[in-house]
Amino acid sequence: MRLTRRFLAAGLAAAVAAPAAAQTNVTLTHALPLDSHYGVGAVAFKETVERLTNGRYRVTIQRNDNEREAIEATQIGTQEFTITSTGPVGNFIPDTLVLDIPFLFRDYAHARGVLDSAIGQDLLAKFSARGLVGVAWMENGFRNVTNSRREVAGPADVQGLKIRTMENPVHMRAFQTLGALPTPMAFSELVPALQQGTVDGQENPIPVIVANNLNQVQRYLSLTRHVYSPAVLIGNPAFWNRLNAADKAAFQEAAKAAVKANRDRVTADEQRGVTLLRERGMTVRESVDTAAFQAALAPAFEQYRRQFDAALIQRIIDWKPGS
Ligand code: EAX
Repeated sequence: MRLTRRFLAAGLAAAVAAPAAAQTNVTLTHALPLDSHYGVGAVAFKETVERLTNGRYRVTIQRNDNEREAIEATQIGTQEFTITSTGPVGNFIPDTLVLDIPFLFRDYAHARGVLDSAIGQDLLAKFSARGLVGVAWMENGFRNVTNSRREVAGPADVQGLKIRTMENPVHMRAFQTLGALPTPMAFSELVPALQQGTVDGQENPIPVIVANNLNQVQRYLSLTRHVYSPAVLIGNPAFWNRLNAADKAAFQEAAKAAVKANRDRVTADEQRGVTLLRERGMTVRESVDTAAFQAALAPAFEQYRRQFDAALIQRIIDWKPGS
């Protein structure tokens, strides 16, 4: 009996003395509500990290709808990750701006295939030279024009509209070429600008319009699908490079889970979003004159071909599954 008690006592003492497994807190931000295509990606990332590391890493998800600020915070290490559209990313890694060219991608399969191919992975590899880690391409979606002045069926209807754009020179040039008045601002400033009439309209994917109830401040939606907007999971290099091989593999698995959840939600939002926005009172024009938009943007395309690697643009356009 005494022997058992001694063993129990020794076991208890050892348990008390053993250091609890150290826990590292990790912060990830994104610009949208929790119930959104970024939010579900963030939750999938959090759950997978915590499961695969047995809770040694705890991920806190926070909202920051100023994406440029979030990228800067990730760069200096006041947070470890952010999910952001490529809107402001071109100010950090100019090579990524090629992805923001209007009408570059045919559809979601084309965009996802290119980003997951060597083309997309080569662009992610360019983040490290700018003090960031391009962990994985995620998705924002095909962008559509909304405004509160008139239905938009073709480029003539965009002329004279004050359109909020992201702080993205490729998008700004496109709307300038169409004769609109592009007004760049962070997403955090968008709704007040629409409410105060500082701008007439904006352009965003269906998932963003739905998640932020932009139907409350915009009357007309036109499915222009004028730009595919990638999103990207960005990491802090100091944190990333400190991870041992097993933990890095866990974070990479978590990134894959985030991408799947995010893209699945975009697909779902695209299927139900138009009906939902009509029910919420928006006037939705589903067919626009895409050929006329592309023709009107010809001068901008010329400029893009001079500004970017024309061969890369052609590789992206020509990309097919299995290529
Ligand atoms: O990333 O700023 C924008 O319009 C973005 O699409 C939004 O923040 C989601």
